[in-house]
Amino acid sequence: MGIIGAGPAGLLLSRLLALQGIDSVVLENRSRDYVEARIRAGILEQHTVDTLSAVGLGDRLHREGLEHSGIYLQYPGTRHKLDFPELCGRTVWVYGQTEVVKDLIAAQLDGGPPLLFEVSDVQPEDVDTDSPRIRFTDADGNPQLLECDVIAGTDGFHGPSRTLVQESSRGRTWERTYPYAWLGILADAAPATDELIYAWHPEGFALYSMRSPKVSRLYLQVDPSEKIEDWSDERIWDALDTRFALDGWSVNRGPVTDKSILPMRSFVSAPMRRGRLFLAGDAAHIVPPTGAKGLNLAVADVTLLATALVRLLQEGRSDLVDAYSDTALRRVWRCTHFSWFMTSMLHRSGDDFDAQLQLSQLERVCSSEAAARELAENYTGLPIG
Ligand code: FAS
Ligand code: PHB
Repeated sequence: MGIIGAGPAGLLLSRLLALQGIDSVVLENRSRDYVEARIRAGILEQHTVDTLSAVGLGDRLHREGLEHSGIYLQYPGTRHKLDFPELCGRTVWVYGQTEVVKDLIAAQLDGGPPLLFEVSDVQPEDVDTDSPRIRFTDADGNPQLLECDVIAGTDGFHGPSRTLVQESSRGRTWERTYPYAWLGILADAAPATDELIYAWHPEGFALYSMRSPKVSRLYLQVDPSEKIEDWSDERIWDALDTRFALDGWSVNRGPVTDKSILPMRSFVSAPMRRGRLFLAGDAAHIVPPTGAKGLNLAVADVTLLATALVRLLQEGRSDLVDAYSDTALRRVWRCTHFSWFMTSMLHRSGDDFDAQLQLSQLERVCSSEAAARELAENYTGLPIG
């Protein structure tokens, strides 16, 4: 099994397969330090926590992660708690993607299948045959050829795998670019809230998240043309104070240790297979982070794919791999819709008619158990398969 990309999708797939006796080689074009330092997702759905625990990576997660029983939705004059266990019987966990990736890499390098960093010129070949292969150059500059039974394209949005699938006659993509971006900061400041706050405000959306009892992760809606150098720490904190304003409460400030601007888009590529090449994670789809779905959707993909590949490679039965793309895409579209829903409900477009619709939707979710349950079920993660 050749796996292109050592993000959460590729690393978890390799581990799931290894535990079923299927060997793989993971090829990553970046360095270990780079991969482990990339600041990305923060929220794990229950099935993600269960999957990581099932592959022996639950100890540090349960020790250092924070189990959350809900989120707050805020709009002027209101901060309303959605109680997930009461609404849908599930919770979510705060545990940074950086930590998930560190745990997966440590396990892989501790007796797991080969994980090669800093490779280059990675090119899947002969994917329409039963003997696909991957041509690449290793970290020492030596040309290599990896003979495979199957290839997983878990190489994210910018990897080569999706292009190869799209070249096949049945490929097509859908894309929506949103007219706003997120300015994100990490700060050494104790979060001023016990659980995440998603705030609608006339000046724009804001999200109060966290990484630990001492580290806050906060986001501001900004115009996509904004330059991070135009945003001083003080300007960021002032904007956060404005957007989270609530009588008798304030944001906890502290040293900002990282800041960046993240564009927002929805993207889906179908099918998620071409012959013996299977796509999973960001290689096949991108969601705006408002619904906290990106990482969790990648985990859902590889959970399905691992089960299908074990059936194919150990039993010679292709029913699950033949159904993989359609099965995975059903959840992809559900998560794409939910991420679009959360993004559209909470981000200011500048149009006052939109603002009235958004406030009406927020009031509905905060007053109707049925509407709150629909959000809670999607946010905490729907069943896989
Ligand atoms: P990844 O992109 O994580 O991993 C793909 C890997 O393939 C990378 O390590 C890359 O270096 C490697 N690769 C690429 N091309 C290659 C090649 N040619 N050869 C070998 N290797 C190659 N999701 C959330 O839920 N919440 C968030 O707040 C959030 N914030 C995000 C912020 C940013 C800046 C980005 C980019 C994404 C964010 N996401 C967020 C989504 C993110 O968490 C992804 O969903 C998650 O990383 C998906 O994991 P993978 O599919 O493994 O893709
Ligand atoms: C994060 O903590 O990075 C985070 C949390 C929830 C989101 C997006 C990002 O919806």
